[in-house]
Amino acid sequence: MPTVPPPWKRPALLPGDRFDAVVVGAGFAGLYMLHRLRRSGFNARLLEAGGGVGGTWYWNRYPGARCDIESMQYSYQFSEELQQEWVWTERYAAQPEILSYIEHVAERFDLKRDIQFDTRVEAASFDEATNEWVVKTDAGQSIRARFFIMGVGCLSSAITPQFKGYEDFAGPIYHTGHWPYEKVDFSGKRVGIIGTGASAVQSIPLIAEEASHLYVFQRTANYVVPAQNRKLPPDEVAALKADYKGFRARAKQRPAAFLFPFHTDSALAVSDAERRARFEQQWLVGGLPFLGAFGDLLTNVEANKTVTAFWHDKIREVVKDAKTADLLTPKGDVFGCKRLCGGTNYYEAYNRANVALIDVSKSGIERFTPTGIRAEGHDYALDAIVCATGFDAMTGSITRIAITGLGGVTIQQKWRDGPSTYLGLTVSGFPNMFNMSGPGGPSVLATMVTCAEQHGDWIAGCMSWMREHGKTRIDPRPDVEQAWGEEVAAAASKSLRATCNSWYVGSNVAGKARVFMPYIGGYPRYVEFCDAAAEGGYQGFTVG
Ligand code: N01
Repeated sequence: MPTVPPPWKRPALLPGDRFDAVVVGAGFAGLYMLHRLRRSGFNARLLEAGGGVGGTWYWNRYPGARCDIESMQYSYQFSEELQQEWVWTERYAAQPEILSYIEHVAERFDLKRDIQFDTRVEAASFDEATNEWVVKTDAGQSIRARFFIMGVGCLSSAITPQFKGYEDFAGPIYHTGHWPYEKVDFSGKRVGIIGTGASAVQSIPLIAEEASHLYVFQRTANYVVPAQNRKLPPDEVAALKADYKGFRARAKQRPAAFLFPFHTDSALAVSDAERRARFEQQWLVGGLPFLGAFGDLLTNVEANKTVTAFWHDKIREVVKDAKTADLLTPKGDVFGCKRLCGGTNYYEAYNRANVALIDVSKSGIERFTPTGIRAEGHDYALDAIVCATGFDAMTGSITRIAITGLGGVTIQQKWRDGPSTYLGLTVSGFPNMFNMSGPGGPSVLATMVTCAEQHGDWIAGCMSWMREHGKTRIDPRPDVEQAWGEEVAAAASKSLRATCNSWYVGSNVAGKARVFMPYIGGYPRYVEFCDAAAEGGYQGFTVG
């Protein structure tokens, strides 16, 4: 886990402290929320478990960590000065650059004076007598706030499976989502990495360059498209900045609030040669935009199947060993159902003499031993193990806080059969509580920073309206929450993304209810719903 000595003086919480709002999490969402609340004249305190700002980009320091949304879109737009002055150097920013950017924002807007770091929120309960939240921290502090706002992230509750013999392994075990602050040196080491999701895809090529041997334990092959990352030429940056506002406005019209070349025609309406040419073209664009090759890749099974053969050929063009190429080829999975991975030299890494792909799809990882991993009947001698095993996505960081709403009902009880929300932002029975980027919102399916600003504006708008009207409690009505759940489910039913095992549906966590959690109806439609809910005077809420 990263630990950073905080170089700034931290504001301490005092017993009996009362705030208009307590915000949890100093990632993109929480930081914007704090800034926005201040601008609206509210006093707020932000509590953060880590030793610094950054959220996802504070914790995910693994080699190769990089964003899969273009830098000039994965950044704040609330301040024209900020977006003009900051210069991104690469098409897809690496973790250190994103963290520097977030640090810059925190300094520029003087946010740290209202943030208490190294403080994990353990519990929050709604006091029905005063209409306040009582928030408790791991340091035993207890404070009160009218509003409780979570910006805890969608992919921040890391999962390490309960591997048999875990404690027996003599060497270090890392998780990509909790990477140490200090550089980990793998030189001359035999390293085993478990998982082939986005985190593994990014770190494998770099660990391979350093380690003496790298064993990749793969249960399921993933679709990996070259990110086609590159340096951003100054003239390209200047051209975009000349109309940054217009560019952002156009991006917000797109379903993912993200501009990229997108074709709307059907993959089935063109000849084989034309289709292949289009795939080749999008392959060169790289990364997530590959999904824009045709309009129906994620809605029509037959259209989706046309990608598979192309992918098989691409892997075979790069990976020299036929057996490895075959193992790396996804089998029977709907393309793009799991989040598409953007890689750099990922398939190429398997041509290295020091990299071995270990198929654990049959009987899995048997156990950790004092000297390594036993899998599929073989012992692999290792000096270090990396778990790139993912997250309890979307709900994990919320449900690990003991949140109690009206009548003593906990969020775990409320969400036993899957998360239910109104607009992703509010939960019936949990008045004055807001979720940023949580389940039921566009969340991971839209540019997170853009969503964070939209959520922050909506929440601050709601709080201001309550202040103006002398109200102290707002709670979404059960019927509107149910209707929103139906809208979320109806949108999901139109997409192939909801049809496979993935963290989108919670299938990677034992016992978790299987529900497609994000809202896939598109960012513009989502914003319309949010605006309508506010403009009508919050009629979907019980207000008191
Ligand atoms: O996690 P994952 P992640 N034995 O859940 C395997 C975002 N992200 O951290 O598929 C053996 O995708 C598991 O195997 P299987 C992005 O949204 C973005 O990589 O369940 N293997 C899988 O291969 C991404 O989608 C960026 O069979 C086990 C892997 O571990 C999300 O975060 C970068 C296992 C987990 O993959 C999560 O990505 C990084 C077991 N017991 C992350 N348990 C970018 O911006 C799990 N696995 C580019």
